[in-house]
Amino acid sequence: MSDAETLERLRRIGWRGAVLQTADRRLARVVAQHRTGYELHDGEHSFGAQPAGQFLKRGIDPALRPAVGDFVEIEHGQPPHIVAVLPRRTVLSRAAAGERYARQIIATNIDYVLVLTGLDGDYNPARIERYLSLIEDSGARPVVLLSKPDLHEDVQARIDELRQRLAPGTAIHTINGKDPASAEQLAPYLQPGDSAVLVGSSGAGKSTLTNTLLGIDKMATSAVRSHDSRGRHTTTHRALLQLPTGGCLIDTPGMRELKLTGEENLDLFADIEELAEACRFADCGHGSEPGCAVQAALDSGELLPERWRNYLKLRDEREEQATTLEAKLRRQRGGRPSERPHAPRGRRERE
Ligand SMILES: Nc1nc2c(ncn2[C@@H]2O[C@H](COP(=O)(O)OP(=O)(O)OP(=O)(O)O)[C@@H](O)[C@H]2O)c(=O)[nH]1
Ligand SMILES: [Mg+2]
Ligand SMILES: [Zn+2]
Repeated sequence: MSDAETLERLRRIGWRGAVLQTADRRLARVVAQHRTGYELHDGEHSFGAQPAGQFLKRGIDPALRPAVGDFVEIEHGQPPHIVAVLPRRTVLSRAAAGERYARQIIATNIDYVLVLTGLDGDYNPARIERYLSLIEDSGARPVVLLSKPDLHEDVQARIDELRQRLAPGTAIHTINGKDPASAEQLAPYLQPGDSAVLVGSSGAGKSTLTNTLLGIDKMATSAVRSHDSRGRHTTTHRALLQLPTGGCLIDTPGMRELKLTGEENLDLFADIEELAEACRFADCGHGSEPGCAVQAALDSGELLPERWRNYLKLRDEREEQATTLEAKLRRQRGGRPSERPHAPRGRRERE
């Protein structure tokens, strides 16, 4: 196969670099991960593969193991083995649920994160802000999608509300996941070489939209509970799919919990942090202190109370997670003092 043909083939799985393979090592992309191994695609065929021994060592950071979206080098064999994970262009992760601090990768090498929220009972601007905070550090661009416009009376009011609440320039689309004409709005994000990941609550309509974009009902979907619009966790594995538009899309299971990793900058709330600096007292608690710029902004309606509350919540969670992460890193270093390699950047500089 000529280099041009190889490149053409790899482009179908979202590869953007130059050709990078030798006779005994091939390049492929992780399209799914199962308990029994990985499913890869090389642009032409899909096949199973096992991780090489280095990935199975105990104590290795799980974030270093192959994840859905990764480009990997494989060595021929029965079965083939993943011997290397190529440097990731972007990484979307969250803190894993549970007591111990661990980061869980949602997807890698993605250009866009499509945050899907139903306009039914699923609608929740604070949750959208939480997603956007996680995406800020990923390197990928967020795109806010509001699904099920047929199930809400005043769609425009919600769009206006979000536009007021989110940073100017944030892409927001209303989309009916069952309607191919509506799904076409996403074409700019799904061109050849593009990769996008769909995230959102169970039942938001991720797999429905995926099927519409695919043109076939590949992913299973199921109806939400009528009293609270909650889904039934129908999708249980992340899956990377090649779309007719030439782009790649990763469908994901609905997430129950979206914990911050502690590394977020919360740039989304930079205006609030700026406000807080204008308070008369450097240690203003933003309660009833005189000269509090936050209170003034709340009183004038310039700052939405819910947005302020969500900022405080995310900020405290970020700090708490950063402390846990630092303690973990200190343990790993055997108790030596920290250089805070992972400490959040934004706030620390001002402290
Ligand atoms: N009315 C309406 N229903 C929709 C729309 N999009 C999806 N649905 C319905 O919402 C329900 C849930 O859709 P799924 O695609 O299974 O949701 P999901 O986000 O993949 O859920 P999980 O796999 O559990 O995470 C299904 O009954 C869909 O038919 C829409 O735009 N309008
Ligand atoms: Mg699904
Ligand atoms: Zn104040």
